[in-house]
Amino acid sequence: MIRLDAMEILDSRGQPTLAVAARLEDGTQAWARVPSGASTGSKEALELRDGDPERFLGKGVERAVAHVLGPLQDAIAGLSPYRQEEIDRALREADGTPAKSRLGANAILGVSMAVARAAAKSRGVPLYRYWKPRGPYRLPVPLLNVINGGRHADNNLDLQEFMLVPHGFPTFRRALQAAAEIYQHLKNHLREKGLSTGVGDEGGFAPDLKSDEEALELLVAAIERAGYRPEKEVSLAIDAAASELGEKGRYRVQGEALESFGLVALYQRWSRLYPIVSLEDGLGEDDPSGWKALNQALGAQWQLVGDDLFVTQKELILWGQRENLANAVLIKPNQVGTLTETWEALEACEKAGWRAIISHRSGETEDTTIADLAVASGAGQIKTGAPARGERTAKYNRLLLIEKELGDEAVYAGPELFPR
Ligand code: 2PG
Ligand code: MG
Repeated sequence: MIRLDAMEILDSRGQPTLAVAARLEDGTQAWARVPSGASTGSKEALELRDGDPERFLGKGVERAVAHVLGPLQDAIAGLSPYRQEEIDRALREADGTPAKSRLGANAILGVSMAVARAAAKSRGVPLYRYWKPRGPYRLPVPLLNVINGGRHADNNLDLQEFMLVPHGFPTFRRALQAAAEIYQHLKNHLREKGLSTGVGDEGGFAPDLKSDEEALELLVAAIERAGYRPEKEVSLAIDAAASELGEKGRYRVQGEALESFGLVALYQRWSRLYPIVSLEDGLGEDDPSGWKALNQALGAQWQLVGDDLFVTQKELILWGQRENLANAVLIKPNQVGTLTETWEALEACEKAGWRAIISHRSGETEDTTIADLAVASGAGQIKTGAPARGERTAKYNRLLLIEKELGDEAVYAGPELFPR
């Protein structure tokens, strides 16, 4: 018999979220904590909030807590914790809606993750090994968001994330060191220029700049100041979060309102000027024809990642593959609401030869499940914020520990995924 517990806790933005525990028959108990996005795709599974203005300005999750303790507890009580697919199917059936809107995807994901964590613990193995018993294990390239804009900060940058991709190193540890050093050099550089070193939601700096392009220049300068080689060792990635940039195929970037083709032309210009290897949500989720054009223009050179476009849902990924819209997918468990469906999304990527990037949300907790997921899936990439702020470093530090634990069984994915 699985016994669930649940409570309201705080996320990294100080908003309420869920912690869920699963206790197994042998007494093993494990907790999982659920993240929360700000720039959400419209087709994401539903995050249930109380809407009671008297508590947390309407953002409380007491109803989701009650759903864990009531209907979700009843749905899985008699099931085996080692059969994740059955657990997740029972959770979905208990909800009964396509977007998990009755009981809440936050409640459902909390249970899904807590059961997996408890099952691994009761077997006496780390979570990544519970999912993937044998090596070799691929340690992911971190995509570190060191300049924040868009919905994640109050500065004037249109694009949401400017990231470092430290691929040209033999180990994850060494790659993370490079990124952490570059982050400090970037901070010093900003300070010298009289720019703000305050940070945004994901721990990246959030200065007001002359343009989004200046952010890219600052990153290249910081890589060089830290003594690393742009492109050879450390490249750049962008999450434009373009669904947030405007409406109906028009995008506000650097003071201009661009059509899709204008934005694609801007990216092409950047591809000649900067060592960019990856662009996420380069166009909006309601602009598939723009995506197609983008993929034709840059798909051979860049990793083009759908986040809002695919929201970790297999059917949407398969549609994107049929239509040739992109070549990679951002994987966020809470966009779909169960671990099984997350694995299905990963499988759809693998089958088509698309890349997958395991990702955090802008609202996070100390939970490290996605670090284990990145290693177990062998996805090869993880995006989990700056090399700063506890809720971000929790994931990076977990990966350091996994790499240490694995010793020779660990292979860093950087050189293979981004050969230079
Ligand atoms: C994104 C994410 C995470 P949010 O757009 O990729 O960086 O942001 O969680 O706000 O959707
Ligand atoms: Mg995104």
